[in-house]
Amino acid sequence: MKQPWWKKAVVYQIYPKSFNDTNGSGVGDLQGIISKLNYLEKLGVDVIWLTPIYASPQKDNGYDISDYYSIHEEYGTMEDFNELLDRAHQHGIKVIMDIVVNHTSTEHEWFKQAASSKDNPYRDFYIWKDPKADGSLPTNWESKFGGPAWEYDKKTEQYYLHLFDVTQADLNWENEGLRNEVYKMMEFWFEKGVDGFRLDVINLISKNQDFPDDDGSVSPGDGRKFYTDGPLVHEYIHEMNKEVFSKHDSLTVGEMSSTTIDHCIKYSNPERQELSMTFNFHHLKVDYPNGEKWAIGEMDFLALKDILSTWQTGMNKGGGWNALFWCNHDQPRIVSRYGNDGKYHRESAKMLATTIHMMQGTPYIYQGEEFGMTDPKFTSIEKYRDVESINMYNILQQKGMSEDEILEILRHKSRDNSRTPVQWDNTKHAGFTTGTPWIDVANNYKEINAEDAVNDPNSIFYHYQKLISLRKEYDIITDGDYELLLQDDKQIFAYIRTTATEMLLVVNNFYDNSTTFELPDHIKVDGFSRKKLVSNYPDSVDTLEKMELRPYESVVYYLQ
Ligand code: TEU
Repeated sequence: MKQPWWKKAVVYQIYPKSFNDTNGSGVGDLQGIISKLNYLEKLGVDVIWLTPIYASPQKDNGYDISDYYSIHEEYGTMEDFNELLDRAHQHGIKVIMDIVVNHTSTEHEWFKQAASSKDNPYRDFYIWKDPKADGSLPTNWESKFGGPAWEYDKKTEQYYLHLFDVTQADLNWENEGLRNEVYKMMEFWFEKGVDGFRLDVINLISKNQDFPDDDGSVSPGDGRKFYTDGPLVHEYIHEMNKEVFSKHDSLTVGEMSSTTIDHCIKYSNPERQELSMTFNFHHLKVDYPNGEKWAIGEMDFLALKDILSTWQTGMNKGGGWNALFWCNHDQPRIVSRYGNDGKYHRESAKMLATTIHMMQGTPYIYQGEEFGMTDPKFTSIEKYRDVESINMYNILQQKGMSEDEILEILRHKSRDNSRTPVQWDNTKHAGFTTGTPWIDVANNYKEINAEDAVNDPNSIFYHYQKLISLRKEYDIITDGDYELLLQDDKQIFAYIRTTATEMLLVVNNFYDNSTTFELPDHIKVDGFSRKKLVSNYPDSVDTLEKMELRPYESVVYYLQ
């Protein structure tokens, strides 16, 4: 059977607000994306994913959609979008849209109608509940941005559910009319020529209809077990596939919050006709002390290896497909997090890229990652824009934490860490805008920027370019089996990929001190020809049986 095209593709994520501003507004725009298509083609990516560009009051930077059929004004017009789509296709780059259908903005016409009276036909598009008999909230569920997940509507005397911000009201997927509206809207974008969708928190759309209180007996008492991978989620996604995706040769990737391998196999095994692939976040929680995001902790390296390896082998065995990634617009920059954004910036950024890009799945690169953008390390709360960061600032303050402590946590954890403008060059505002950027540019843009990276053959940029081209050249990267080596080694992340006749050996030192790699005895390499495919030191070692690895050293061998 012919493989779907997206199995060998590499996706580049664009956060339009921070990508490139062409009209001096301080906010990126669609023309700004068009003007960087040459750059993206040079990098070699096959697909761009645009985070939401629809009309929106921007309380959550576009994840609060007020009209699915129009473009957010600051980004441009529908003509600009049509042009972007055409021009991207001319460059051989596909375009996928980010679609948010777990919730809409409370400024969406459906919500306005729904909130106008209890018997409005749109009322049931959202989730409304009476207060409990004692007048308290319908359930004790918490919003993911802090505080309760219910908001009282005085006019109609009921609460509506919002798993995210109070302006992001959850849609009621039990309602068939709503589902049909969603499919119709998706079809509209396919008719325009888009190549697929990234589906925001799609595993949260089916809520347990009993709406029970969470007693916290099995993991967090925040209610998530009553809507994560919920009762009818697979039915709904299968229906979406039947009604929309099956009619188009598309890439569909679901963002899966707190999910499991079993569910992700179901979401992405082609036989079930749901989605192409899934994002999960378990490997990005190994630096949460006791599972707590809003605290600073060391990365648990053995857990990191275990999680990534379990997903590699588990998804392969179950016929599912992984989206591979370190960074997105909700996560701090990986080089500042699991790498080293000081002395070994270049080495560690390349090493991290290799670790992910030699795995099975479809890699995603987040804007700026390809030349090693870092966290901005803001020093005052005024610098932050993200609704979640500002909410958490207030919540932690109410809990009695000191200003300094909170700011230190935000410096490590805020979603704004990845939302600062792309550093294009060393001119004012890093060449992002001629106006005042909506959020500050990180102050290292003179040393870390795209222009310098493109002018330097040893840059991180060319390392990514190389990794992308290797995926096209070597089928083993797509198809090979995976085996973790040296499971208990506290410093080296090594694995092999194998087919009947070939092997890839991938060896990565995750730390800033040297160490020795020794090939385990059970891996037989005698009689194979060997070729070094990619490394991050110019003069790297040539004996793969035993290697002295320097700080953050990373080497990939191909054996045949
Ligand atoms: O994120 C969903 C999600 O669960 C997160 O990664 C979220 O940022 C985290 O829980 C906060 O602690 C998606 C989008 O990627 C994010 O930008 C949106 O804010 C969110 O959905 C709501 O639409």
